[in-house]
Amino acid sequence: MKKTALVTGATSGIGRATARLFAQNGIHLVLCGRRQERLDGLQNELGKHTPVHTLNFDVRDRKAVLSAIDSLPSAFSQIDILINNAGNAHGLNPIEEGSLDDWDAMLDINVKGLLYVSKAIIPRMAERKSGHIINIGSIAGKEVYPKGSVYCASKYAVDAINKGMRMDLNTYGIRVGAVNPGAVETEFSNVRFKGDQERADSVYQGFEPLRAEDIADIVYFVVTRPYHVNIADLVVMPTAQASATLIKRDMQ
Ligand code: NDP
Ligand code: 8X3
Repeated sequence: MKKTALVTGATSGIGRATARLFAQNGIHLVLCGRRQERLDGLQNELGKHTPVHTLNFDVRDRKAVLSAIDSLPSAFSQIDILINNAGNAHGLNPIEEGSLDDWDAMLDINVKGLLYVSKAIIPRMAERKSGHIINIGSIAGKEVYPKGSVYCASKYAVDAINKGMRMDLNTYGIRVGAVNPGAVETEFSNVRFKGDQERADSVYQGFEPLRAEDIADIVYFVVTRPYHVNIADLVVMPTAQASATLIKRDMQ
């Protein structure tokens, strides 16, 4: 029987590329995000390859998360694979200049949002004693970099939650692992710099960044391992990147 995957943040970047690759391989999809027109576009595009159901909710809104997942029709209600991907950086500032709204957004979306979605799905997996959760962390959850303290804190939290989830869900036979990318060119920097496209583009200048499809390939590899194999924690960077703060650019 084909598996069903729920992907948060499916309307852009890593989540969308993962949804596309899953669809090409016949995995049934529950796609989540806030931009309805993009969810509709994905339903039309990917619905030709696999059954697709879309859910529009803000991961910060715990009631909306729980009721959206509760509303799943029976054909989509058994979630075999959860891709906890929704998230972003908001701002890049030294701590003394950080914006409270940016801090709330990062902690509420990247940490609490991930927890709310997990809370809605895990009991169903525990009951079936089966499931696979992939948390999209970051190199920022492994190394702190200047001006990134709160985004890094949010991704360190994802790292901790990933490890703790794996321990707590071990008794149920649920696989839990993280994929932690370095620089991937998506809408990420556009969101971080609040629509300043020039500044966003400059992040990826002078080297070849990862593409969302590179991460999707890895996520697909992770979910297609035999059940006794769990890729617990994986870091992937562009070849030009050696750490969160060291990228070899052509102009250097
Ligand atoms: P994008 O900005 O391209 O995609 C972010 C996705 O998250 C969108 O689909 C967006 O959908 C969704 N999202 C954001 N906020 C919310 C919210 N409040 N409620 C529901 N959905 C939300 O970025 P990426 O694809 O790059 O990012 C995906 C994940 O990868 C994030 O967790 C990010 O931290 C992580 N990551 C990214 C890296 C990079 O360099 N790009 C590197 C390492 C990790 P919508 O706006 O429709 O709600
Ligand atoms: C995204 C990668 O280095 O911009 O998580 O924090 S980085």
